[in-house]
Amino acid sequence: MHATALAHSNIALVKYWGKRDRALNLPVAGSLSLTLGGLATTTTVHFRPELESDLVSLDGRELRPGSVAHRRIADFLDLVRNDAGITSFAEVETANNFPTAAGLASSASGFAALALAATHAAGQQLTDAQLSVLARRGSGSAARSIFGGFAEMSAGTRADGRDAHARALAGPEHWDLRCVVAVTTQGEKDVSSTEGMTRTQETSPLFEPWARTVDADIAQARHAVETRDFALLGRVAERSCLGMHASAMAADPGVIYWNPTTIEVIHRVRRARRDGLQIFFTIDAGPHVKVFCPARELSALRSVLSQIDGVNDLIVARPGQGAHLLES
Ligand code: 2P0
Repeated sequence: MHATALAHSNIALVKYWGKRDRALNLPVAGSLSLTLGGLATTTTVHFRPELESDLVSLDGRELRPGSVAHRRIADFLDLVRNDAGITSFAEVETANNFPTAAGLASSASGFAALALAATHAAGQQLTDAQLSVLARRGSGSAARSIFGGFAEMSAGTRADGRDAHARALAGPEHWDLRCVVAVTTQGEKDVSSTEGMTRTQETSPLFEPWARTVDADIAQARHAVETRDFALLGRVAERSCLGMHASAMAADPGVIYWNPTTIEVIHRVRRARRDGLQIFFTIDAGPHVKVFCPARELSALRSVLSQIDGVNDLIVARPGQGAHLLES
């Protein structure tokens, strides 16, 4: 009744923002991502009949039962228990090798690893599509971290969400890219992505126009991945990111994830590109900037980013593997 799984974070190149069903966590539109090797969550789940509640530790710290973070994991375990027909509570140990809740998508790797570890610990063997559906219930972006390399998430059309899952587009070996995370601040963000996207959807006049652009962006990004067209992928990724953030900023009150360094990095990336470097940026629900380049440009990119005041750290990731079991 126990299993350990590892999953990597992912970064959306065509963004997910907005839900068509909050209870089932169904997205308004699809998205397209790259799974990031190196940014990993490792999770062990052990169902134990003697426990009287779920025991969860995150990075060595016990989560308080009743806290938001504990509830989110216990609710997710309820889904697994219901499906598997078991009633035992579980001991869950989860650890990230990167800062939690700082815009580095720990919920993506976290719920992907939890979905795989918990279902195996409960004696179930799900297909990747079924795991992706389950991971989505924890966090929309987690549905993509089941897969390695480039993944495409479908919004689906069914009310029960069974067709709202990701699929693999191209494995990690398909394209030797690097993603450098320019960490622009320490600490946790003040508006979670769930809250930010809900407020955007409910109050921003720019939300629907942006959401209508997603399908065409996915088609172009998919083509760019298939043909390894770096310039095209960069154009789509930057406009998807800026459109998503513009819609969030136009919410009431506006949702602003950027700090001054975030904007400085955007300008430096564009300047370096005009000077001939093959790079583009994207930004999630946080202040860090993720900058992509072909592997051969990595040292030039590092030198551009390390010269920017306010960039505290650089984390380099390469295309990563999908979620997998370490032990069961
Ligand atoms: C994404 N982001 O596609 C988008 C783009 C950030 C910007 O953080 O509410 O944390 O748990 O389903 O998966 C996605 O939000 O939101 C996200 P929930 P999630 O990666």
